Amino acid sequence: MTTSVGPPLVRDVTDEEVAAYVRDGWVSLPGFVDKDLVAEMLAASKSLMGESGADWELRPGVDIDFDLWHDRHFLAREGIEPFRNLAYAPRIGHAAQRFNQRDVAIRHYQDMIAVKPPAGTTSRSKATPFHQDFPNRQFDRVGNVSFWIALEEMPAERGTMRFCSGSHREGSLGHNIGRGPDDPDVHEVYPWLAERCPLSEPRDMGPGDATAHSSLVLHCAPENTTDVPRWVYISMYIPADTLWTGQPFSDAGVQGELVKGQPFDHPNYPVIYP
Ligand SMILES: O=C(O)CCC(=O)C(=O)O
Repeated sequence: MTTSVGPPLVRDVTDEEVAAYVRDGWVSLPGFVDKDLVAEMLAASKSLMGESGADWELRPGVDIDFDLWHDRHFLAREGIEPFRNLAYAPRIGHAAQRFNQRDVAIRHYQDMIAVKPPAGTTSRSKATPFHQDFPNRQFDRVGNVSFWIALEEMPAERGTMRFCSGSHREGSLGHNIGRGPDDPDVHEVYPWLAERCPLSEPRDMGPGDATAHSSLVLHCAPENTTDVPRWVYISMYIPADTLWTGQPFSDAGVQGELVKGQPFDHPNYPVIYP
């Protein structure tokens, strides 16, 4: 039997990166994913969604139907490589566990390709508004970590994420996504927010660079003002002791197979670490 001696798919996170995540609720992870793997992920993404990302026919009830990006969900659980390999890599689970600072196993929750086209070119090219993930989720506890991975060269103006550092300590700030144009911005609702939780600077990223963020940190992404699409892969994790609150959620197919008040014990949410 031969043993693979290829490069690791993702690198370990450092103590400094863990400290930054705990302090700010997010962290930048330069060179997180192996460059060759990222090139394969980009090629696979384009073969699924077309060169522009707009060729993918949204699957109702599966992919997210909104105006922020062209969405292709659940690659890992559908066995699509190389996404599955990366999403289920124990080392990425170890990183999520370190960010959470609890000795609890980590499940994969969901993943997606998020293609933000140049602003105004399709109906799915809006800026991602300020929001926390937590108020939109069906989890009874914190600890949901998202890795946002740039699949190619990405100047900030292509729509890389920005974060209100420290906002994960402010609790749940409301359901701020999918609201109407007349609804107040979260900064109007909480006038102290900008001073207490400064917005991170625009960030240029390269292929394989990532950010990781807590579901409680407020974040956004501007419109893509370049003339090529933004190709990003997002993979999310939860502590294995997270319980389902019973709140309906977008992964419609599995809800009959989960029990309210019990963990997400289901093949769609495999424990990947340890
Ligand atoms: O990619 C984006 O525009 C936003 C992504 C996001 O909100 C998230 O990963 O939680």
